[in-house]
Amino acid sequence: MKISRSLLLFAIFLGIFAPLGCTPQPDSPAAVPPQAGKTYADLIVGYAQLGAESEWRVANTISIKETAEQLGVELRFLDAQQKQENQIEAIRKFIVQRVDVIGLSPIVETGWEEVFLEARAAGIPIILVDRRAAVPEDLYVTYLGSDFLEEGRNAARVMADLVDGKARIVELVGTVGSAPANDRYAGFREILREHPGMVIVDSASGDFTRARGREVMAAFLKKHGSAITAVYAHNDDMALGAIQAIEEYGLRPGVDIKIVSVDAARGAFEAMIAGKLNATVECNPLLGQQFFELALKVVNGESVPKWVPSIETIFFPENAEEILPTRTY
Ligand code: GYE
Repeated sequence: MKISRSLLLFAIFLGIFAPLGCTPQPDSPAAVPPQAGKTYADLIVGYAQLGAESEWRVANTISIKETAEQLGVELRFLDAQQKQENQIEAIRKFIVQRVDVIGLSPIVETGWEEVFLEARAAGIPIILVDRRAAVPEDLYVTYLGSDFLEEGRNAARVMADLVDGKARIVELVGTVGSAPANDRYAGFREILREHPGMVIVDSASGDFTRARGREVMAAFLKKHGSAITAVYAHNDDMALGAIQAIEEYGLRPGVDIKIVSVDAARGAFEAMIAGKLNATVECNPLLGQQFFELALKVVNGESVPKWVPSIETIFFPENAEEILPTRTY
């Protein structure tokens, strides 16, 4: 049975807020008032970005850089070009330069402990932005980013509704070992357990890029042909690549093959307007303002929550045209 869109969104809203007790709370009730009284103009922030693989990432980088400029923060920004060793090298550089705070969007979850310990020994706090790292909680001050597990669950809920609980799905996974790929993978499967008629027939990484999404989808089609009835893409860029591959194969994306992706970037809205994408689960990249607010609090000795989650929704083709002009990424 189809459930109404508003009911679905309401259920998702409860899912986001119920476990958090409505508003994110500081982990310590007695927040220490600012003592050192540093301002944005005093701040030197090192930021180790992971790359420029998607529309999401480009918007994220712009948000960090523009906000730094608006606030008057001195930002030292490095793009690691999809390599963890470049991010580690950037952190070591920031330690030598004695920046006040390090912002990091870890490309993968594991392999960070050693360099985080070095930052701690130097007394430089690390703020994780966008992606988590699998390290003990005392090695970073806070994580600012989305609930990727919930995004995966929401993609499955939306997909179940679209296909009436029956589908042969192929999955385009994000960067192997990254927090969003791990959690979007797991969250999707969690909901699929309630829908035995929905089967994942193949799953492979498309590295979060449009080019790889197209290649991997073409390979899926070659292997499974029109037995595929749905695509779950861990981001919009890969979904856009898949759309191209499906058209090249001679099928209609969004019609013969239903597609659900994550991010809610402008390209996804354009695809929904064209009837080629069926839904996109929002993942907010505009983290600049919150990041620098957290950085300032941290250097001033204020307590911050261990996780600052983004508030997100889901978008459908029905109102994509109306919403597109309001999208900034
Ligand atoms: O969904 C994808 C990007 O880490 C949330 O990375 C981010 C993901 C985003 O490349 O498009």
